[in-house]
Amino acid sequence: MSIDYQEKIPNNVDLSEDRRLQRALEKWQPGYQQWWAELGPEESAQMDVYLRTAISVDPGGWANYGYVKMPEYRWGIFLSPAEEGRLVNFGAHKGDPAWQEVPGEYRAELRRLIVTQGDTEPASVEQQRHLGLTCPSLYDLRNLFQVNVEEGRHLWAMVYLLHAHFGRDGREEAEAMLERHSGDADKPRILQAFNEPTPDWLSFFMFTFFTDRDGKYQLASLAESGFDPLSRTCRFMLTEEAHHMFVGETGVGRVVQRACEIMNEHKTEDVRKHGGIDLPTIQKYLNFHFSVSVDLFGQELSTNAANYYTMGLKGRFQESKIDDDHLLGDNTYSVAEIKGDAVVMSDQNALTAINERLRDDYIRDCQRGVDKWNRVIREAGIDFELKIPHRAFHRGIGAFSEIKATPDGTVITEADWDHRHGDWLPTEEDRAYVTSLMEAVTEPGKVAGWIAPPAKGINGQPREFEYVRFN
Ligand code: BYC
Repeated sequence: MSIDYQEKIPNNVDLSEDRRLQRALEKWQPGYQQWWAELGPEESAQMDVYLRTAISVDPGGWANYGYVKMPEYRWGIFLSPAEEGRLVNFGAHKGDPAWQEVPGEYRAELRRLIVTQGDTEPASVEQQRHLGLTCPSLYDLRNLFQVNVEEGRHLWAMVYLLHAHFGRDGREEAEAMLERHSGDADKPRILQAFNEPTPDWLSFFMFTFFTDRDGKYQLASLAESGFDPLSRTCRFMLTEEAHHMFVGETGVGRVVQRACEIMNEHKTEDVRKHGGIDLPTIQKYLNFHFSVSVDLFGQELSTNAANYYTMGLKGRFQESKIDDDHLLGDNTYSVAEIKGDAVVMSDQNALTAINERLRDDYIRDCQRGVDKWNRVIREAGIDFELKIPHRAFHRGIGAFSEIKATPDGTVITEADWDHRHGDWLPTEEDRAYVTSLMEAVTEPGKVAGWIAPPAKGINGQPREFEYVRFN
């Protein structure tokens, strides 16, 4: 499954065999490039960036590293290889051959899923566009840009599906992807987490840890889809997503490590005095990014999610590995809800609880990363534990959006919340402090004082490698 780089749009879908589709995508391409120039990474057009580019979609040998100017990055269309005889694995059509074309009766639902997924990709690039100006090192700058170009490619993936399978309204949706903008008052991005600013690098690392991880779980559920082209493109996107979460996990880990080093070196809790980010502030950022990211899974009980499942469009995480009937007619699933002032568990129909189940899978995965950060703190001999807040904390979507709760899940009054939320979420002052640390460090091998150096370089290169060349 090698990729044809001779084409104007690199691809492994035989685009040149379908002139109409090729022309439509070539028509969309300049708008994309213009969007990148206007809303992609600021002041980056002339930089040579040590990036990886997909050369094949086969497991193992797909990445090629070299210096690239980002506007010349070869964005294209890459699908994982087709699985011979693949079937719909769940829902009412279980056992039927997977669809190669959109099933007419589910067109609207499928388009909506693809549009929602696609909309997040350019949104994140927009959110992160100023960060390059304050990078803590060339290594981090390169990682930011790698994430950005891959999010751009993920937009291409969804735009391809819209163009190839949804005719005129698909083309209109593809245009609209470039018209909505993160945080825009009139035309915002679809999901709220993608309208929040990513103003500093701690936010960026938290975003790639928590919000990109929602991407992993949503893409994994879409990779189960009975609509085979969606499944195949999501499978390849997932291989790229892993690096984004690595950037988040190691990024936060290095900020934690630096805080611990300062505490031990100066025998103090006053990490800020020595130019680091203290653990309580890291906890507040964690609380914020976790809570806006769990909102991305939708309502706890959702007929939309039940319908997507029954239609065979969006499965559960690792659907084929789950040992049940994959129909879920009579199954139940335990869901947290509010009763009076208490959060209690109740058994609900497993079909309508699909969003909640995915959220549970996601929270377990987040915990694994947080455990690693806590190991850094423990090994430094410091008595502090980072904690994932309760799912009832600071919610904007679902049952818990109706109430106010502490990070440990105790329901409190509005007045209490107004009084205390600054203890749990970054205050203006916290944000101003973190912002004050954001100054670009661009000498090869040098790292800002608020973050520890990376454990190793990229692709076997040393840490002092010139990952980005300014021209
Ligand atoms: N914000 O039945 P419900 C990524 C709406 S991230 C605003 O629970 P559903 C990435 C909902 O639209 C992954 N509105 O909804 C990461 C519905 O409206 P209607 C992105 C929301 O559909 C980092 C109503 O509330 N991919 O890839 O079951 C960097 C009822 O809700 C929200 C996907 O999201 C919200 N958070 O669940 C780059 C996958 N939540 O029908 C990239 C595709 C709900 O009443 N999307 N609403 O008008 C989906 O599967 C679903 O749309 C959702 C929502 C899971 C998001």
